[in-house]
Amino acid sequence: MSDGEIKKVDKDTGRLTIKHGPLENLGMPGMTMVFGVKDMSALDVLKAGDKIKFVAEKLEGRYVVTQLAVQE
Ligand SMILES: [Cu+2]
Repeated sequence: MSDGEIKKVDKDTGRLTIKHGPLENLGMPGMTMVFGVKDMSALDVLKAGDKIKFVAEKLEGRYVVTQLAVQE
């Protein structure tokens, strides 16, 4: 899993803005960007500032968070 910090939760569009470290499975360096989410219920428990561990995959041309855990 990769490290990230939630910057914005958009329940209307089902998207998360995440400041992330390197995503090795996607060959992506650290940056801040918008992701879709596989499990929309995650949007109800996340808030800006949360530190997370997550996995993102490229599905049908868009980046989607497929696994996510909030760090205590
Ligand atoms: Cu990125």
